[in-house]
Amino acid sequence: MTIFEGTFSQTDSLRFAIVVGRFNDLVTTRLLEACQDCLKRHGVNVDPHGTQVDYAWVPGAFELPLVARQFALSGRYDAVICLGAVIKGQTPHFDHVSSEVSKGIAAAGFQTGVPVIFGVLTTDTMQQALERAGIKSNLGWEYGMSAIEMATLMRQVKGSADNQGFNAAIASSPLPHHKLSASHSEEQNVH
Ligand code: INI
Repeated sequence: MTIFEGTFSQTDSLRFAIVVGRFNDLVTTRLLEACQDCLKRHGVNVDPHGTQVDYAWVPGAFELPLVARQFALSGRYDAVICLGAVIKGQTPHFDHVSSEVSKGIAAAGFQTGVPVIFGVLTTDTMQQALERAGIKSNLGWEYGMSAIEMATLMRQVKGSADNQGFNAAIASSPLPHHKLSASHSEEQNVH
């Protein structure tokens, strides 16, 4: 049997998309900085003009899942990172925003088979959010680590599935290969 584990090396061929909410950008820009720092120190070129990381800014956390899902569906990325800050003190619809964002981000990953990292702080106060975005620690770094780990892990898991089940299915299937590919990817998208 095999143990699959993500790695934090050989990152030069990985591609990431980072989606960031402008709402509470005092917090989200700090999350972004730490996330970029983490990726960079693990060998990823985070330059927006480079080939490894693309960026999108959205109005608020509520819009993160839609853009994340679209990025994931493009097939261009090994992982998508969502960064946001939902702060309870500022809104009565905190519960709606935070639950929709978490469900939406989880769905984007499940529906596409691409890791979508939940980098959204949900706190009672701005002070708590800032403490997690640079004052005490910065969770942006952890989100970068999770993205690298999941990206490298999924390459292994998908590679193994391709080599075993999917290739075996091709060998024994009467369907033309392109039809099998289509049904295979449709199957992955239905959840
Ligand atoms: N968006 C956030 O990212 N954080 C918040 O704390 C927040 N509050 O407080 O309302 C917030 N609201 C905006 C929301 O995400 C959408 O952008 C907006 O409702 C438009 O769809």
